[in-house]
Amino acid sequence: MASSRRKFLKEATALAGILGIGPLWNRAWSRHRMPALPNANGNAAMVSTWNHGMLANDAGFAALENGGTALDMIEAGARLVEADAEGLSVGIGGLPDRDGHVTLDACIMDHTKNAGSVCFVQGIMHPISLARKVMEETPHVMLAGAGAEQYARELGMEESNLLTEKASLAWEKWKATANYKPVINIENHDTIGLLALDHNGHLAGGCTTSGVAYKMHGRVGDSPIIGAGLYVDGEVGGATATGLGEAVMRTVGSFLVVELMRQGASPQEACYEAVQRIIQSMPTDDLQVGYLALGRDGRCGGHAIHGGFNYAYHHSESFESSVHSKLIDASHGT
Ligand code: SD4
Repeated sequence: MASSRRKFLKEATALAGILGIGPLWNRAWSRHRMPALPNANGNAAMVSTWNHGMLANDAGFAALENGGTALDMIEAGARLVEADAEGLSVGIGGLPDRDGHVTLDACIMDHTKNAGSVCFVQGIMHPISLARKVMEETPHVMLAGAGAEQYARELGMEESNLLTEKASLAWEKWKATANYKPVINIENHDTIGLLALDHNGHLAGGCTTSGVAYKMHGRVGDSPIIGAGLYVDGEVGGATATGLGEAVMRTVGSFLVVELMRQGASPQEACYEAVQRIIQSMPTDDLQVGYLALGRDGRCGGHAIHGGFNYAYHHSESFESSVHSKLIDASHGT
């Protein structure tokens, strides 16, 4: 048994050499393994995608200062962006599907692999809080559509017509050509993915979105899919995705990022590798995906297929809580 395993490893290594690719365990970054319990200093950190990540991080740190946990940081940051009616990609104000319905996806996960998720939800102001309730109060991980809405109503959660005038006008304009092409471009990319580390060294993550604009009715993206749009492993780190969900789901991107980190990659290197996995798998001229990762030690990194992806980083050691997060452009660099 042991000798056949040795034979397999020898052959695999030789094959990798012939193909010019280093097997995973030989990659340069495997020499820089992350320490097992790196957050001994108690520093907190939070990273969130795109410009709105700045305010989300502020809300997260405010929750932390009020005695909250990493999960509270995530929920507070996500709720702030969900409530912004001006944003066209999250919560109220999100662009509708091609039939004019705003349908929301969200999920949340903690350091112990507890996870909650809702998808294809309509008329609920805060899907992130509903996802948290699914995680904390039900025996399930995911509720969809009418069932998720029914549960929100049972909980007395805030309901609203999520289709704003601004989004409705944009939809009317789109209907003139009704060019259904699920491409993520600059106007259509603001899903928020958030990752937080609290003073106890506990990690959590969340993701919330109205998904791709003018999608088919019933389409669900990566954002509520544990392992695709979000993954957290309390011993390693967390990752989240933004961009065209179909590409993220096909490559189980966030799980991949975390697994690469487990093998020693830095958050930055892991995001870079997960982006390469997409580039190697499908044509990417017309699609954008960005990954964001946070290690157990508070280090973060991000990378995207194309330029223009940025994220906000807030670390308790480097920033006063009253100061906005630092905005980082992740588009170039590995
Ligand atoms: C989706 N991943 O529904 C989402 C959309 C997104 O930035 O992230 N936009 O596919």
